[in-house]
Amino acid sequence: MSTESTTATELPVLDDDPFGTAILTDPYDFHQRLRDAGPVVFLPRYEVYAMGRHEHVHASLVDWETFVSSRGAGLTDFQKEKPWRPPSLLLESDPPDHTAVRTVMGSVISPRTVRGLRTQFQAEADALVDALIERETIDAVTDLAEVYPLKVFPDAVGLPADGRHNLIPYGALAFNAFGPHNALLESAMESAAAVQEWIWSSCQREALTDSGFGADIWAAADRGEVSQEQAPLLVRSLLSAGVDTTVYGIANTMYALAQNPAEWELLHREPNLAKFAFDEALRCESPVQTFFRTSSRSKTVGGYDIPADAKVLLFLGSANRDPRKWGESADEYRITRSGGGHVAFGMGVHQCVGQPIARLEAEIVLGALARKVKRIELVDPPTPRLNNTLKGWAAIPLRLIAR
Ligand code: HEM
Ligand code: OVM
Repeated sequence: MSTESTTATELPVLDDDPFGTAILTDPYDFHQRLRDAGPVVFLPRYEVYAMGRHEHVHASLVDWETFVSSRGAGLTDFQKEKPWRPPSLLLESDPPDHTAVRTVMGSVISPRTVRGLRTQFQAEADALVDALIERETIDAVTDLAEVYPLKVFPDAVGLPADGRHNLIPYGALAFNAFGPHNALLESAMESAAAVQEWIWSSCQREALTDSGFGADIWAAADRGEVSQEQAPLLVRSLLSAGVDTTVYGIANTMYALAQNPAEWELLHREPNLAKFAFDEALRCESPVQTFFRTSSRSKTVGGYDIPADAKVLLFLGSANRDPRKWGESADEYRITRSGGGHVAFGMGVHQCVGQPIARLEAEIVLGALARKVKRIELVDPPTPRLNNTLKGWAAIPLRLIAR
């Protein structure tokens, strides 16, 4: 009868399925409802706690002692269910285990090692852009955003030429596997056995060329910095997270620029803004939309209690468009915005270790395009590509207008 006992501090509940087709296709209305419902919201559909505001997503990413990764960065709690593959030593671990391997990976992918890739990355970008501007129309996904990373990244790792077509399906599988067992994951699993075998064999010392990030990881194993058993798993991290993310990142930047001709004009006049064009696209068109944590203990967030042993879904893509953080223009793509503080690469101890590579790829290929192309026009509406974790496009048909 009386509603007096239903206190204001009762946890808000949303019945939506954030991994259903509708929200994966267009999550932004849901994000707003999620943020406005409160700092923490319960999603009964998956029995998980969710956060969509920048302040609380950021704070939870930093609090690795409460919101642990060792029980999985997806919906599955590794303490209750078997993971689909042996856990990542980086993504799916906590300090102190995480610390040593992270240090090794951080010296394999360092500002110095990545600087050494610049000449090669530039040559590949110039050649690709020269070929693309000869054409009437291109697909910014399959002709650009996939082609470029699929050449320069495996070269930098030291993979042989054969079998590279497995990288994108493997990434799609790994990112779908953070979500529920829905149709997307089912279909990614269908042809996965051969893909997984190729990936694992490519992680072995014999499969890798004697220079590159792969060889550098094995050299660290020879120096005893990681074990011989850990080395292939670290290479696997590169092959899991290193391709699809940059494909989506570059494609999403092209999408944002196509939707905002004034921003392309700015970029064409000043191609050195390419790095900012990429960063701003990561903010408002975040390739990695979500990650999970598991609560190791109870914790009050924004006045709401999260119990121990709960799965917690962090909406990076929502935090990156939270008007409480970014103001009323949060949804707008503005390459001159001071965009520091986005969580598209995560935050805290797990913050993306591959960032220097992702940024170099994007800065170089987008800069090369910006120099030579005056204007870009969408010739047809883009086709979404659905994934339980990644948001992006299967096709972005574009006309490139050079000079
Ligand atoms: C971690 C996003 C490119 C390898 C992360 C995390 C995010 C992310 C959000 C944090 C995960 C968490 O907190 O649980 C992205 C985006 C990229 C990108 C948006 C491109 C635009 C790359 C590349 C590589 C890579 C190119 C490999 C060279 C990794 C690895 C981790 C990671 C190994 C785990 C780090 C750890 O747990 O210590 N990435 N990433 N990423 N990323 Fe990236
Ligand atoms: C990994 C990893 C790291 C980040 C993202 C990711 C598939 C995987 O270490 O395997 O997604």
